[in-house]
Amino acid sequence: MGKYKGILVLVAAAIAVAVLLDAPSLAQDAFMKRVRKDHSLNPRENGNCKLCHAPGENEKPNRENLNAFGKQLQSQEAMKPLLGKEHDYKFSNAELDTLMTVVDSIAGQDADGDGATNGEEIALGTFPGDEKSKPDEKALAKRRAEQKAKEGKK
Ligand SMILES: [Ca+2]
Repeated sequence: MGKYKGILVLVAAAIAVAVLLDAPSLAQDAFMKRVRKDHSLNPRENGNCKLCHAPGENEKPNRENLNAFGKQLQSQEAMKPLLGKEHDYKFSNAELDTLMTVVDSIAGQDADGDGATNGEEIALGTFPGDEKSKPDEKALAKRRAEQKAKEGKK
């Protein structure tokens, strides 16, 4: 009996792996990877799909569940050539450079209206498209003081 149980577990595991491998990975996964790399984001903080998406329970990130930041990003003119690609599309480095330029261009805006800019939230580990996720006041004040000092040196 124990032997059959073992086989059943193996079969179930094999099916689970097959299902996972079959799940289409989004072409836009490349966006996440690049932003994560360039901004040194932690996947356990804001370096994950919730940076741009607000997926419901049991829902994967997709075009329909963008959050306020994802929508703001998508609505920028320079993003147009990067939109509407199929899931197996491979973004070029030049396209990903464009993405980063657009991310930088809206760094001073506050997509979710929580009082911290997109750039501040990305830097401080919170979600720029979720007004319930916001850097704590101390961290925000520290970053603003640092940025001001940097500006002064220019
Ligand atoms: Ca914000």
